[in-house]
Amino acid sequence: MFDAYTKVVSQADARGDFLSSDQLDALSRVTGDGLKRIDAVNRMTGSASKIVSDAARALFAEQPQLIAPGGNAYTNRRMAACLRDMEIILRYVTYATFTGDASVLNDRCLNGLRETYVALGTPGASVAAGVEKMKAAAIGIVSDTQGITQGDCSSLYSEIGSYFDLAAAAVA
Ligand code: PEB
Repeated sequence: MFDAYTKVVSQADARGDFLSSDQLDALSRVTGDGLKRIDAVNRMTGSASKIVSDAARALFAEQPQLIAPGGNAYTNRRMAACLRDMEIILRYVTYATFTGDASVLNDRCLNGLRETYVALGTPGASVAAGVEKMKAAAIGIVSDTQGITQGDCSSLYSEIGSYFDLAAAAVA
């Protein structure tokens, strides 16, 4: 598991190089945006259950076969597993956002997830659709301008979006 700093250090060390000025510039942007990053994580964490439940509701409205008898989220046990899976993925997205690096998400959550869903008979494309709905909900909450000092967070939004996209692509 890396963060934005250790990733760069590990790559430089593998080549036996000092850190380049481009790398230092990029890391200095990460540091400069550090408080925005923490605010974003704080908001996603505080609204996690809303992000998950709104996304799940939208997913089931769009794909009602999932909750119909025989569907992959039919019965309380499967519904609970589905909501739990969405919450796990969101939690790892918050970790990636916090560290500024996708490796924790890749290594501990997405690695082998597609194969797990294939083995379970859970439709990966539906999970991916749920993840994309969480992305919209999370970015909506993170970008709410109420009650926060305003600044340019566009690169942070696209970075957060890229973690959700990564998760969706890993299971689709
Ligand atoms: C991944 N999900 C399920 C299982 C596992 C995961 C390992 C099997 C064991 C269990 O049921 O608990 N676990 C999960 C995860 C990590 C992990 C992400 C990462 C670290 O450790 N059903 C739907 C939707 C979708 C869904 C499309 C969006 O209709 C999910 C939610 N996951 C779902 C369901 C099950 C499951 C298990 C329904 C239960 C499948 C079954 O037993 O039939």
